[in-house]
Amino acid sequence: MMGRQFLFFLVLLAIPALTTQMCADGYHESDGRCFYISDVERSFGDAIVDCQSRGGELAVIDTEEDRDAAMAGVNRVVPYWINRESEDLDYISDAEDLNCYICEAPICPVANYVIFNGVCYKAFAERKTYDEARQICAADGGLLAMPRDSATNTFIHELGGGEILWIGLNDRNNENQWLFEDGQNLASAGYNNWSPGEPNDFHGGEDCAVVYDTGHVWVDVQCSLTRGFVCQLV
Ligand SMILES: [Ca+2]
Ligand SMILES: [Ca+2]
Ligand SMILES: [Ca+2]
Repeated sequence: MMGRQFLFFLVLLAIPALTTQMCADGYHESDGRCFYISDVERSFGDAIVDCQSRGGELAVIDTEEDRDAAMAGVNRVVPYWINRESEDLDYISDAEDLNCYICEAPICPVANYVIFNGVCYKAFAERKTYDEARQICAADGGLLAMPRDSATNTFIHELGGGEILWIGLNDRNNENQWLFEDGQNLASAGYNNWSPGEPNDFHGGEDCAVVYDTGHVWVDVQCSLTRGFVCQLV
């Protein structure tokens, strides 16, 4: 009897690990698409804005199957704003009316990547050197994550559990010429989050950047250290 209880416990624990979250936070995956069902009512225009802030747009619902996919697991019967391009319309409402709404965001093409502002990211907990981490990202068709604004920087760091993580930024080619992995010069990006006194190329040997600590600040360190990392698809 004890054995049976223990097995059941293990099965319960295994469920989250088997779930592949390919949709952004708040979205549910259904029939290969990512839907968000609001539980607040907004005007048509405000619904569009809210979907955009969630990395999506009002969902296009063309068929009964689309409708079933979007509403899977939802049993409220209220009108929902959907994209005006939709073909499966059964209720017309004034744009100023307040209604719930359905957003749709793109799904990431590689398992276990999640979307933030239209870009797919995945955190890797295992510690690797900068080059090893680059290669793992490349195998997924991606690059080390490149935080080019504060919100993305915070997202990437938190996705990686707040650990010390490589970001896709180095000055290996020319000292103090920091380049993102896609070749963009940091100086032209209009954003950085260096910790005070960094980058300092300590002992002349620090050419790769990590994000760490509560302020999600950046520090240059030796590229041969092993750290966790986040990849992004490009
Ligand atoms: Ca150097
Ligand atoms: Ca350096
Ligand atoms: Ca340093």
